Amino acid sequence: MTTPQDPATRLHELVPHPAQLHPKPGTTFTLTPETEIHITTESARIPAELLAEVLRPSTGYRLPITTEPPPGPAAITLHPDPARKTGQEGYHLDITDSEVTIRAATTAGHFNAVATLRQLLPPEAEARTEQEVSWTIPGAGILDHPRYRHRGAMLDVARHFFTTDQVKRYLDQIAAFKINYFHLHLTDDQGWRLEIKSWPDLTRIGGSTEVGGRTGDLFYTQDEYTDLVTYAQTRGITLIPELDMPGHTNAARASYAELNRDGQKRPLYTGTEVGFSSLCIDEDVTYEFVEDVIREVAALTPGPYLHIGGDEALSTSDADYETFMSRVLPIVAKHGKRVIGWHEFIKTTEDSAAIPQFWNTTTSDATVAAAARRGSEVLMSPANRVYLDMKYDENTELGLDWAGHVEVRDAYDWNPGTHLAGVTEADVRGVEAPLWTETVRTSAEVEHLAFPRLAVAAELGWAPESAHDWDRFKRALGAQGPRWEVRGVRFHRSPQVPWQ
Ligand code: TNX
Repeated sequence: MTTPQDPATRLHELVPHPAQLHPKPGTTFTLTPETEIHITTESARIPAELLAEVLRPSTGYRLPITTEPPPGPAAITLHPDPARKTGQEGYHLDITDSEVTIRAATTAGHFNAVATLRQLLPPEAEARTEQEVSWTIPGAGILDHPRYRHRGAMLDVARHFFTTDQVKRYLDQIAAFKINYFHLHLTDDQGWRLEIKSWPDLTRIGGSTEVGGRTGDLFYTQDEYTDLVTYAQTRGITLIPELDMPGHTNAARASYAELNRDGQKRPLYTGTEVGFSSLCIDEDVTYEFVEDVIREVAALTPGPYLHIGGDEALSTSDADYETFMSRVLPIVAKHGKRVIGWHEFIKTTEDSAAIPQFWNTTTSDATVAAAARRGSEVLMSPANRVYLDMKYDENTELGLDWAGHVEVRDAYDWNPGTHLAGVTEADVRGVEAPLWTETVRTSAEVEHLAFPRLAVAAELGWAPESAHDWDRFKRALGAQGPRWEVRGVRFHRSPQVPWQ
């Protein structure tokens, strides 16, 4: 696959690029069968276990996790950082000939350090079977922290359903790039994908089909959802559930007659049009339904956020949309969650805790700018830059093109901190890359659209602005190719990137 490389080149191929990098030329640390992973703080235990889980199959080494100091110095040690010099999510990584030392103030910081350390090992480290490789790590001091607090990925499991195993596979892939939020688009016209005990037909009926008409139990039980939440947590990722309303609700209306003004269930929908459904804004049963759902989902979700959708409510009048949000946003708060929504919803509230997720292709939006002025944090997902379902070019078979073609360089060449008029660097909460799945059915298809662009979004969300340089970045991205190959990830071999 590749000729043996000077390990020091890997320092310049990290994605995302670290805040501060100090190579130690001529210095290398090498993993041996005796290497231990030593933790001096319990907050590093799960990140340490993740590191061991990745490296045990490929190295064949035991890599025990120890809390007693190892007899020799040949260890990777994860320490606390009581002075919190590295900040909320940052870490300090020091690699010498004799040891690897990580310091971080939080579990998140330790996860981020582990992601960096993985990329400093040869690509074969990611293999699931034993490899004959020298497990060399280049000497360096790295002091790192993110540009933005939110680096997200979204998967639409409503248009096409993805099993928990498929979602876990994606979680593994995104965690490698320091993604810390995973947004699960759970409901839409074509499907309702999460069991709600108080409204069981949502999944019995609404979860029985998808785009294209496949049928089955196409939903997660509450236990399966909890399993996903936990799986994400053990990779440093907070799950954000989305319940899309008042539009995008045909699956709910197909499940319950009382959610329709005429008392007639809607037919299940397996096409890909948007904007044709709306909950009934002036019926009390609508809000009983919404509160039951929010109560159950909030109780199942340890993370602080709940995404309320709110996009493309083209069959809801502006006045009705206002009324709906003015009743529903307090329900989200009552159940202890902070609301995120597609940016349209922000015109209905003055609450500066509400987070608009900007998805349009414009570079100005008066209501989003006004929200930023009031103190709202803005999550950036401009469709012409980070929608992973846009085609790369005219030859891409999968995907859509309503926001244009998005080749890798288009995904890279924008600045989240200046993209939207009136939304400054300090107003930006972060970057999320959504993957809508009207045309996407398998993990191979997810991966073809997501990679490399998800890694590009991760770069924009983490790397310091001063590191923005296409000629540098394209080479770092090219170095991810062998890592994806080892993992069987079917990435798009963009002609813009010098793949290794
Ligand atoms: C728009 S952008 C949508 C989704 C579609 C997507 C396809 C947004 C918040 N909604 O309903 O799946 O375009 O790219």
